[in-house]
Parts: sequence; C-alpha cells; structure tokens
Amino acid sequence: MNPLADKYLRKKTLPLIFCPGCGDGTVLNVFLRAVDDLGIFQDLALVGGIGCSGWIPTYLQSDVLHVLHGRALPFACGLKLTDPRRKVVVFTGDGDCVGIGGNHFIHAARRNIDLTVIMINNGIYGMTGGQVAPTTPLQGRTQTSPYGNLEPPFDVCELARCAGATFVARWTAAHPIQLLKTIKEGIEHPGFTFIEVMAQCPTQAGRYIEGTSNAGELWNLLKKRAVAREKAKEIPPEEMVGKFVVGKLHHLTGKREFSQAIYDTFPPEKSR
Ligand SMILES: Cc1ncc(C[n+]2csc(CCOP(=O)(O)OP(=O)(O)O)c2C)c(N)n1
Ligand SMILES: [Mg+2]
Repeated sequence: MNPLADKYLRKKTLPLIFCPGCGDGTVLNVFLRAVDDLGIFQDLALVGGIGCSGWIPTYLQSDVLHVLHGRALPFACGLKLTDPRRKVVVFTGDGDCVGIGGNHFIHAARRNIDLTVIMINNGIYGMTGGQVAPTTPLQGRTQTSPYGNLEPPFDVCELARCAGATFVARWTAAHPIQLLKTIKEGIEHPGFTFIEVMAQCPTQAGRYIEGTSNAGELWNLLKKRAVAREKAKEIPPEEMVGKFVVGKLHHLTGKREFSQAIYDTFPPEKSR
C-alpha cells in the first residue's frame, strides 16, 4: 500500500467508491500529500457534502462530518466557529456546492470565514446518474439535457471572488503538482479559500458530454483546455471558448476573518 494511504486512510472503509479513472482519487491522493507536508493531520476537521466527491474525506482517519446535500458549508461554518483552531476543509461537488448549495456558498464566501473549500467540478451530477449541473458546458448532453444544455455554466471561481472569498484558485486533476502547492497554500490562508479542481468523470460526464469514457483521453482534454493565468491575458476571448483559466486567480490579505471577528466581539470569558 502507498505509505501515505497506509498512514492516513481508514482501512475498513476501503475500497473507494470511485469509478476507475475518476479524478476524485487524484484529489484524495494530493490532499494526503498536502496534509503530510504541512504536518497538520491532528488539526484537521473535514466536511463532505453529498455526491461522489463528498465521499473523499470519509476515507481519512480524521474527524469527518458527512452531511446533507448542499449543506456542507453551514456545517463547516458551525464547526469552525465552535473550534476555530481547527483547519476545516470541505470537499464538495459542483452540484453540491453551487446547485443545491449555491446560497450557502455565496454567504460563506461573503463572511470570509476561514475554511478551505475544495470543489471537484466534473460538470455533472455524477453520483445520481448524470443530470445537468450549473457547471455543465453549453450544449453539453446529459441525462436531463438530451438536446444539449441551453443554460450557460457558472464560472465558480469568479462567483467566489465576487462574493468575497479571499483566496481563489483553479487547477485540474491532470495538474497534481500545481494542485498540491495550491492546497497547501490555501489551507495556510486565514480566510475563505476556494479551490476548484476540474476533474474527469469517465462514467457520466465522459460518456454523455465528451463522448468517451477513456480516462486517459479525458485527462488529455483537461490538459488541453487549461490555460495558465498569465497566458490567458494574451488570448482573445473568442479563442478561450471551451477553455478555462488555471492558477491562483485571487489572493487578498488583511480582510477581516469571520470566526476571529466573532471571538473578538464575544470573548469566551465574557460570555460565560
Ligand atoms: C436534498 C437532496 N436532493 C437530491 C439528492 C440526490 N443527489 C445526491 S448526489 C446529487 C448530485 C451530486 O452531484 P455533485 O455535487 O456534482 O457531485 P458528484 O457526484 O458529481 O461528485 C444529487 C442530486 C440528495 N441526496 N438530497
Ligand atoms: Mg459533479
């Protein structure tokens, strides 16, 4: 067994529920490395929403909340406010985060509460059989958009930034080295951190939207569509259609963090 898996995974929960070739496995792997490099395993509290990606934290021998669909962020906010010393990391899918959970997402970002939110964007509701999501590309065929999706998708990083998040980044499951660096930096950032991971879903999005279930082909597509932030500035908008920007997209320091504001206003000894 991989030494990090041996060190951190809850063996009795194995095997993983992920399909072969799913990007969720890469995110789990990279997260274990990040936590090991930072040496913060004991300080973690993890929250997972509902969906394939929401299962990621359940495999770690950590303190884990696996909660209601779309409600990972309210649980995570409560957890952070109860024990602000914890490094609270949320694993959520695109449907979980900005479909059913969209309202919670914008308000958690607005408060700049110190959470690290890792949203795995596979462009579809994977777990439930491939329904259209708020991130499904225009014209994307899914089980519930058989004639092609007529709704433009959210740019979730832009949404996070506009709502008030202070650290925003996007990578893909095909960029594990860059993702590792970003997760480490994001966990250390004292504010609302949003990391979007564009990921292949061979079983649903691959088959219906991309026309292939081959994980290698899907991985190459992620590489081809990802444009580094600096390079994207030189590319005209019409050439960016079907592509997305990767890198650290927004980083603001010095903005008031919400749990700190709560504890400053209501110091524990005074409220007793
Ligand atoms: C209140 C509620 N509504 C609907 C569902 C059914 N449901 C479970 S997972 C899911 C979608 C998950 O999609 P996403 O968040 O993108 O995660 P993925 O499986 O793609 O990783 C839905 C609609 C549910 N469990 N609870
Ligand atoms: Mg999804």
